[in-house]
Amino acid sequence: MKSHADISKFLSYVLRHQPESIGLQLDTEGWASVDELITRAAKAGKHLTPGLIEAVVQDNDKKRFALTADKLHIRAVQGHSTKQVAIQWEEKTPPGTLYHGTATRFLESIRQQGLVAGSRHYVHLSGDEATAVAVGVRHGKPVVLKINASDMHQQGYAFHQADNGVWLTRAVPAEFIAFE
Ligand code: HQG
Repeated sequence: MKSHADISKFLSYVLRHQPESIGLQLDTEGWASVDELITRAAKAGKHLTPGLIEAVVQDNDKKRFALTADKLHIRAVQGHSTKQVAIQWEEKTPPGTLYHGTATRFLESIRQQGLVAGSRHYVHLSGDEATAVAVGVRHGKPVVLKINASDMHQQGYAFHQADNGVWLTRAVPAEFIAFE
């Protein structure tokens, strides 16, 4: 694990998805002890230091992680699937339109079911189209769906915004999605 990208992938894995893979405990807000993370990671052959972790948190292209002010605890700011975590998000009024990047091969299913969170806790939405294209291209030929967030919000659907700007909502029924 020499590169920051490798460390970021490892941290995403244990802080979002599989903390138990290294015996790590997260609290319900997603925080892990940095000391415990370092000890558990070392036993799994991943050698981290507080300085390396801090550098990865600071340089991360998508600001995926946060440290507490005392630098004793770390968490992923969004993207969780682990049941250890149930972040108590504040509700936030979304902009009128939000965007979701996906792959064309998922469109038929999305038309039928709307957007579902799958293994993650939330559907991830972006405030701008360019970010949505980058999210979609990870899955194949990208397509950007426009979400009528203002109507959803007016009808009582809750929205949240993670510290890195990603918008989260539990699911998006098809009636709020513009397929163009
Ligand atoms: C699709 C990255 C069929 C959905 C990104 C997506 C993001 C459906 C895929 C973050 C569906 C799930 C999340 C339905 C949704 N039928 N397919 N009914 N509803 N889908 O990776 O949004 O680099 O779990 O469109 O930047 O792609 O990890 O979600 O294509 O912010 O920090 O099911 O992950 O950030 O894929 O990406 P994902 P996502 P990081």
